[in-house]
Amino acid sequence: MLKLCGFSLSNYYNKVKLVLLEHDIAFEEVLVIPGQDEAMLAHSPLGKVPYLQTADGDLCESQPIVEYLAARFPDKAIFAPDAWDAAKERELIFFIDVHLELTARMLYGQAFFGGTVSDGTKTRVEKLLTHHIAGFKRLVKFDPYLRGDRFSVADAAAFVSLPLVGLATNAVYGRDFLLEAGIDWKSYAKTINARPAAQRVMADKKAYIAATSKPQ
Ligand SMILES: N[C@@H](CCC(=O)N[C@@H](CS)C(=O)NCC(=O)O)C(=O)O
Repeated sequence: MLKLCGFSLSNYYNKVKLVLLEHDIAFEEVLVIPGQDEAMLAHSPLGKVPYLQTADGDLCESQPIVEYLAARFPDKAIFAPDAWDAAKERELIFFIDVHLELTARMLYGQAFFGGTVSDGTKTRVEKLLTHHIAGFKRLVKFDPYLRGDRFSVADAAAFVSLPLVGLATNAVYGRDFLLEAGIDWKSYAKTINARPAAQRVMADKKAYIAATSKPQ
């Protein structure tokens, strides 16, 4: 049985989990917190989650994991059957994971963890995100899904990461860059949340938050 290792607060863990649930692929969840000890690095070389344990070994990075699942379970059609549509889904995932989320991630220390981001970082991230969000907007339909009327694997990436981009920019700059650019990620998240797989991801995330924020 495939084992998905990570924790329910992680957007990249939840991206893979949503794909697994959407396509009814059997898996177990193993609670793993990121870390730099040797035991962790033996599974995930940068100490990050998620990683997937398979009969062949460990695999890290959410997108290679999704690609592995698509190749291993071709009948599940994780990507669109048409080569062009599938490539456009991959293009969107790249935009979300790299151009949007990875850029916004530079703000998380201040936005979510009580730290401080330097003015230089703030200026650089604002410039980059403004550019990247405008590019992303040219690619998406939100009708109601990213690519139109069909839920796609790109929606799994968007569902877990767009809220972080909106919330982080709002926390640091007092302006939600996505809403400001006309990307109504809140309505979009509601649309995806109508799906049972997304409901399970969100319920597990809430349960994790409740369990870890209890007074000791
Ligand atoms: N590119 C990676 C990103 C994974 C990632 O950043 N995971 C976070 C949790 S959401 C993590 O493990 N952070 C710990 C660290 O960066 O050391 C992926 O797609 O899986």
